[in-house]
Amino acid sequence: MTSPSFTLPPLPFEENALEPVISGRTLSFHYGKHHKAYVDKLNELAAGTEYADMPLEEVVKKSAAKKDAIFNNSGQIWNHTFFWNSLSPNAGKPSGPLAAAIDSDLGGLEKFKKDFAAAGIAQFGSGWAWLILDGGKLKIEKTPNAETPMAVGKTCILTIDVWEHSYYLDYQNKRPDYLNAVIDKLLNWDFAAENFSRG
Ligand code: MN3
Repeated sequence: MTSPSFTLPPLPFEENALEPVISGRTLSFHYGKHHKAYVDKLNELAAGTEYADMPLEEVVKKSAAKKDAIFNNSGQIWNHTFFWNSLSPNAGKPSGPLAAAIDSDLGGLEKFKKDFAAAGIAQFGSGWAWLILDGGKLKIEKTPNAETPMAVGKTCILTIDVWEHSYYLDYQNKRPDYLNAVIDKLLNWDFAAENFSRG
């Protein structure tokens, strides 16, 4: 059995690229400390286990039923990497088949924005808001802690981290302000369209 070699993927933008919505200071802690800590911890936990040689997605899926420390750390690695890719300083707008599906499944872009923020606000404690594709339909979900729709075979389109560490330095307790700003200014609709086309 080889040693595990889970890695911290590079951020897809500079640490200060999302200012003023998300500060460089927040990103340096969130990516450089929190995300990195999940990678370091998983490498420690997976050493000498059946998980050591698995791709990350498989670790998440295999450990999902147990919700143990392996699941929490692998899920958080995957969720954070997906979150960074869900953000862009050049956000753009949904177009083509994705825009059409937002209209037909979610009542249009403005309603989606409200409902996506509401999901993040309603997540009690730590967790994630998700735009997913499930059975061919777009849906909004929220998950607690490290849980991820990917683990149960749903196609993730976009996510927003609502753990306090993602917004506290910039917004203190005002999670709704953080969510509304991210949804308005930073959602990466190109990444969403790629995920949608593969779903
Ligand atoms: Mn986080």
